[in-house]
Amino acid sequence: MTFNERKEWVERQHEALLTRTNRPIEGNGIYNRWENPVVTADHVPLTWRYDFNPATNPHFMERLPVEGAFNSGAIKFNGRYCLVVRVEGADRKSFFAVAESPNGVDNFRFWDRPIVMPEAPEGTCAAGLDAPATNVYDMRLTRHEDGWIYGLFCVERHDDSQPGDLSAATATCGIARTHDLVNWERLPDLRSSSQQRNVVLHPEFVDGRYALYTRPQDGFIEAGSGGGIGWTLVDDIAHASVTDEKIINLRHYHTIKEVKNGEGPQPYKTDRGWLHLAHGVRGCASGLRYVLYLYMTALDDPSRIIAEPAGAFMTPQGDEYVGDVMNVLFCNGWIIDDDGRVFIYYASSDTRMHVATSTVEQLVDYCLNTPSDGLRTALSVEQRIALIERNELVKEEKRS
Ligand code: BGC
Ligand code: BMA
Repeated sequence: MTFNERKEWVERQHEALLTRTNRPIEGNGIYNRWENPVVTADHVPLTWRYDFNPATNPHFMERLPVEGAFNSGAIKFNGRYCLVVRVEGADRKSFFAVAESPNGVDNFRFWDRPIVMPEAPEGTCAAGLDAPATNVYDMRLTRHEDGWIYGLFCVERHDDSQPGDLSAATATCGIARTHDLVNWERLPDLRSSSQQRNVVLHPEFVDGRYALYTRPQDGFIEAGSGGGIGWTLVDDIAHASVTDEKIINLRHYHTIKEVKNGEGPQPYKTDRGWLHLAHGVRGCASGLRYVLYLYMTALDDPSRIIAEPAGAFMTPQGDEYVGDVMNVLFCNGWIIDDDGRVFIYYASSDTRMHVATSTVEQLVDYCLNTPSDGLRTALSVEQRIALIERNELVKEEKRS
């Protein structure tokens, strides 16, 4: 193919992908998955990847390939469904970029340029680590009642206290805020005595203070004695530090979150309580397995659990198992419309974005009416027998 033939072919493929319509697949009554991934590496604009000059790129080859587009924050902005996507280049560096859709389920298009996220203000990083980040990822977006849109994300640096180990790293929570998703004001990273990944800002003040869902961890990978999803109150978001941290959502032996868990997107306020989506991790012969779960907390105290269905809400299915990091569903963004429709933007295997849709009513029903984990097989059997017996009654009533 000549330069022009190839360029036109690539452009046609790209446009066809961007304009492809999506359709829901009937599911378990709790949510519907949609057939096609909504944002992938192939959605990334061609000018971000190809050199369009025939003199410097005669083969019209990709100059800066993109490997993945995943783990997006999500927000309704100016009536559009916007994802702040973790775009990852072939060099394993990820960065943030906004992709928007008119309907939330297809036709996602990236804005003109990636987000240029300022580096943390000099001398302000946590744990005395003033170095610029090596990588940033997994933004949670919160429209806070103080009037700003906040993006909290993971900031990763090499752990220089272990010079011999090139994979030793530290995870810190980065904090930035914006009014337009284009211009971001970077605030100092969250100070914390432990490493922190998966930190999420609660959308309302609690006792006049900012509230954070945290995830203390022993090391870069191990949550270890961290215990689960934490909660801390902060006076000044521009000098945020974790002082009193209590664990509000615990991990347990032989559950889907035995090894780790973490808050997903910003929680959503319903008339029955705050609705939360989180991820749980367990270890198995094929490595770590990441699944999604839901829980609810009280309206008068968002740190008090009022419902937690046993087990996973979503697990990887079919092609979702396969990708850069296998056996992973991860979600850090959802959009809830005024009419109660819920768009769950989840990523599979650190590679691509999908959507599942539901309603607030269905998700609250699921949370409040699904038995919680008895933590013992005998109690699980009891729950199932109770369901069978209730169903036998329903069938008898029909017959008589
Ligand atoms: C990766 C993350 C991952 C973390 C812990 C980082 O280097 O970029 O995707 O969650 O390591 O495994
Ligand atoms: C991490 C997360 C995600 C990722 C997952 C699986 O701990 O923070 O970035 O999706 O591992 O690799």
